[in-house]
Formats: sequence, structure tokens, C-alpha cells
Amino acid sequence: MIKAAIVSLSILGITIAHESHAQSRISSGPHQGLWYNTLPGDGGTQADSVFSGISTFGRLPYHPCLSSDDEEYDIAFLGAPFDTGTSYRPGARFGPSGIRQGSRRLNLYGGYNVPLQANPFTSEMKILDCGDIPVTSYDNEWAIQQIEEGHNSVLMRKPFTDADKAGLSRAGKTLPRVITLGGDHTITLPLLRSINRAYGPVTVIHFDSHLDSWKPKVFGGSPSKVASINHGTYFYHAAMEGLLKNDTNIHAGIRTTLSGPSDYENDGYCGFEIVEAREIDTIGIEGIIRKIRERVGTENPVYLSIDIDTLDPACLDGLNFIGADIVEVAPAYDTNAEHTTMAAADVLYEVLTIMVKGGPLSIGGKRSNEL
Ligand SMILES: [Mn+2]
Repeated sequence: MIKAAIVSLSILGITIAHESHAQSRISSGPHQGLWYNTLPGDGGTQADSVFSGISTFGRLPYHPCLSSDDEEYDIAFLGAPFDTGTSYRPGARFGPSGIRQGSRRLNLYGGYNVPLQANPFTSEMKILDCGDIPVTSYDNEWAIQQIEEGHNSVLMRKPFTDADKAGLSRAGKTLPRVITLGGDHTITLPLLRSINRAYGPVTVIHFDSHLDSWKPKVFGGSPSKVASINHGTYFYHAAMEGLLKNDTNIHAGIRTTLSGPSDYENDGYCGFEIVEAREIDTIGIEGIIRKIRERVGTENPVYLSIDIDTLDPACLDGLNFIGADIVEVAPAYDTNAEHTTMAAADVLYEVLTIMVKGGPLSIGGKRSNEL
């Protein structure tokens, strides 16, 4: 009986998600007359105003992807509510729910992105909110495995749009993109481990005030193996594990204090170039964008990791983004006006638009519209 109910619910889920493209979601049922408004991309919440209903990212359809593979998708939002790798103030375990809350208004006026000239909510690509990865707050080693496996399960599936079958590119394996809602920045290590299983070493663009490539003995000490993996050291581990493509990675927005100049040397050893926040006064925004583009190239599969303490990455349209995360959103320290969670949602709206404009991924993580 319960199984039958789950099956029929998932069938309903498919119907809702597909119909949302045609904006005719609520077409039957006893109370259809109550709804007067259908929002682009809507389908998850059965409510007709942006302030109503249950929160999913941008009011996208929800599907519990980790307990069901009944739904295919091209882009999946996935929460990783982990904050026990934090050095100072924890709370980012509430980031995924906070970002969803802050994202409700994204398609209030229809969702069209003016500078990028695209609407991610009305694209032919299918975008879902897959909910959260189950993450323990009592055992970091176990939690990091949960995040890697949870992400990998959502990543390694046949996408809704087969870029190759659609004649958009060469034959080959295609994968969806996953945008992860953190979580403190430690999560990027298990996410890169998962990405590595699909793509091998990737290029990383990292927006942050901090390097996050510190050696464990510098950042927080290293009393144990578990303690050595935290939100200031994950890139050091990623580099040592060979998850980063050599000399193609770049930080932007750096304005941290250091233990000394050797931290920068170590960062270069980990494969990064640095754009400091103050370079906005010397080379300007255009110069920074050029520096990032020249470093990463347009062909390398790029993973984008954004710490909320930095800026809007919308100027990076045209790069080959295969996945992304946003981290360190801790709603407990936000204002009552939810400025931080809304800013995080806005940043992801730009990332989502860039990905949608890139089209479905094709073989080797190439954008189908570039082949
Ligand atoms: Mn960080």
C-alpha cells in the first residue's frame, strides 16, 4: 500500500515536472479554480505566489533523487548540510534550507536574466531540486563519505536531455550538472572527489576571501587525521590527491591574513593562481575577468566553488562549467531581512543561467552548444 502510494507520487512528480515547461501545471483536480498564477519553472510547491508553499530552490520541482531514480534531470540542486569543519562560527548546516528560503522570489517577474539574455526557468533543460544529502553532525569522516557518495549518486545518471542523441554533439557519455548548497567549505573536498570519479582532474575557479589551501599544521593544527580536513585545508588535500588539473586553477577575492608569505608559495604549489580583492583597484573588474579566463581556458571542464564572502560571478559566461557549489551561508548570523541567503540565491541564479546557456553537457564534460 505504502509502495503503491510512493509509486503514484513519483508518477505525479514526473507529470508535474514535465508540465511545468508548458506552464500548465495545475490542469486538473478538485480545487484547480483556487490557483490564478503559474510561475515559470514552478511545479514543486503547488502554490501560486512566491511567498507561498514549501521552499525548493527557485520553486523548482522537488524530487528525492537519493531515494529514487524515477526522474531524470539536466541540472540538480543538492544540499550538503555540514558545518563541523568550521574554524570559528558554525551554522552553515542551515545553509541549504536558508538558500532555498532566500531563492523563492527568483522567478517572481518570470526569471529572465537580462545581462545573460536567457531564462533558466523556461529552458528545455530539466532542472530539479533533489533535496539534501543525509549528513551526520557527529562524525566528520563519515559525513565526508556521505557527501561524496550522495553527490556521486546524483551526478552519475543519464541526463534528461541526451545531448548526443539530440544530434547536438558527438556520441559519448553525458552527465547532468550538480549545484551543491553548502554547508561549510570542507564539503568541496568530497565534491571534488566525486567530480574526479566522473571527469578526472578538473580546473577550479574559487571565489573566496581565503586561500583554503593551508597545510593542516598551519590551519587549525593537525591533532588527528580527521581534524586535518577542514574548511581551511580542503584544497591542500584536493591538490595532494590529484583532484585539481595542474596550473589551471585560480582564486578570486583573496583578502585574508596569512601565517606568512610561505602560505602563498604553498598555494602555488597546490596549483593555484591568486586574484586579490584589492586588484579591483589596479586591474579593475575587466582585468580580473581576463585573468581568470586566461588561466582556466575555455575548453577545460571547470568546477566553480563560491564562498558567500565574495561576489557575483555572472561575468564568467562562456566557460565550461560542469558543476558548482556555494558555501558558508550560516543563516543564524544573517539579518532578519535574510540578506545573505537572498544574495546566495541570486549568485546561484547567475550560475544556473550560465549553465543553461551552455546547453546540456556532452562527452568529456563539453557543452553541447560549443561542439
Ligand atoms: Mn572558503
